[in-house]
Amino acid sequence: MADGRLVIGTRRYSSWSLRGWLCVRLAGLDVVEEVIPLAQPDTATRIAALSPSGKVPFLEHWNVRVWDSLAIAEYCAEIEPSLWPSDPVARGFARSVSAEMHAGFQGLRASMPMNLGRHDRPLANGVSDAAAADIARIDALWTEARDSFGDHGAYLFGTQFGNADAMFAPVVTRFLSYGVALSPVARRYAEAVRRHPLVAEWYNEAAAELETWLSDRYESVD
Ligand SMILES: N[C@@H](CCC(=O)N[C@@H](CS)C(=O)NCC(=O)O)C(=O)O
Repeated sequence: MADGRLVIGTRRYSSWSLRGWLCVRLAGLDVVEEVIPLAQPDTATRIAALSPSGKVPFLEHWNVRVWDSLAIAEYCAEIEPSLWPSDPVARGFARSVSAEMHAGFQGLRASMPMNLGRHDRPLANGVSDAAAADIARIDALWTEARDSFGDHGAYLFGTQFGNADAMFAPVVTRFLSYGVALSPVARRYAEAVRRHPLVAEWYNEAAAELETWLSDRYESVD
């Protein structure tokens, strides 16, 4: 019997679920996954029946209940401390960029919702000023992390794909979906994240989801 349960939303669309799922898998937690399709008439009721915040992801592990992706990342790092860099300077940076991601980038998130079925197709009406500012800030953060801490590996803080990479993985998917132009350093980082086996696994599982789970809310973005 598993040690708990992770409740997530449609893999194709649920960016916060992807973050929580990556942290849980990176920490090696033995949990069953329960997927609640998003944007269906009963979505809110089904999530509310399980998750205290009415949102996914929601983790139950042993007798611990954790909701919100950043709290899940912290919980997973208690079990697998290497999810944050060991060096305090790098760790401070990793926590800060993760928190900044969690709290911000509304311009990008609102105009480019995660949709793993969309590939390299720019927005028909171009990128808004708010989204462009978010993209520039994210590119600068990735470049600074890679230049300062990423020396020996492909990820933000080196060889290990950790919590900060998990927080930005759905941003990588958006950049790939909407054909966003990036600096060479940020582009290489995005490609490395896309190639990570867990990210590839999530994409594969998303591609196998039911057609009835497709939603206009995400698919009609032009
Ligand atoms: N701050 C939360 C945000 C979670 C969130 O907004 N999740 C969305 C799915 S990506 C959700 O549960 N929406 C409820 C719904 O669609 O009814 C986190 O970091 O986990």
